[in-house]
Amino acid sequence: MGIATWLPTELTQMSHRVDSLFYVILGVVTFFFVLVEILLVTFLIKYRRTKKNQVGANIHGNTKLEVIWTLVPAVILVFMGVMSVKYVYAEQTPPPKPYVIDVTGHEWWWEFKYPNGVDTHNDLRVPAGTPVLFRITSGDVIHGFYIPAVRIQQDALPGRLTEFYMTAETKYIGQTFPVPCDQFCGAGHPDMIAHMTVMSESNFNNWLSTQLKKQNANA
Ligand SMILES: [Cu+2]
Repeated sequence: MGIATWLPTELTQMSHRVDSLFYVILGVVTFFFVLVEILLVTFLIKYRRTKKNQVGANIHGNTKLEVIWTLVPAVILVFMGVMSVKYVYAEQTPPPKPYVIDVTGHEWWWEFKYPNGVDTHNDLRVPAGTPVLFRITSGDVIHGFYIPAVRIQQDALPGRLTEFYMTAETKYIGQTFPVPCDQFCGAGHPDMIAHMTVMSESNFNNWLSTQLKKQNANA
């Protein structure tokens, strides 16, 4: 969206907030980077040696300046840290009764289990406008469950559950987003990519019951 076209789609409100924080942080670090480089080059030229055997000024610190250049960055870093941690907790605190999808990483594919028993491979479908909680684990080694459009990833760990939730915005109904593994997990890692399709609530329910029938017919 807007200036964010070089970033993946902002699928959720949270993606939008994460991007906004990203731009604030990018702005702050760009400002200080440019400031420091300008001062560096200016001082290099201004205070360069002009006479042979020139001796520089003997300076013994400046308490006021040192307090300022310690406190200002500290305050900025604490702000960035607090905001980042706030978002991480928010993405792990779903509203009551979210729709739960169990995610299991395998070498080298993703398995998704829906509450009615439907089980898909690399084919993730979610209803738009509904909070969806992913409960993530692994059947073998460590994988990384990552949805760039949601701006979050959680490791998929054998014997442990991790989770996050998201609510896809309804304007993305019909669109498909990549869900790569982002922890190196062996030879097949580069090909370990699932796809997440955002569906309307009714299409999603139809798809679920059709899948269930197919699955039962094959069993
Ligand atoms: Cu992997």
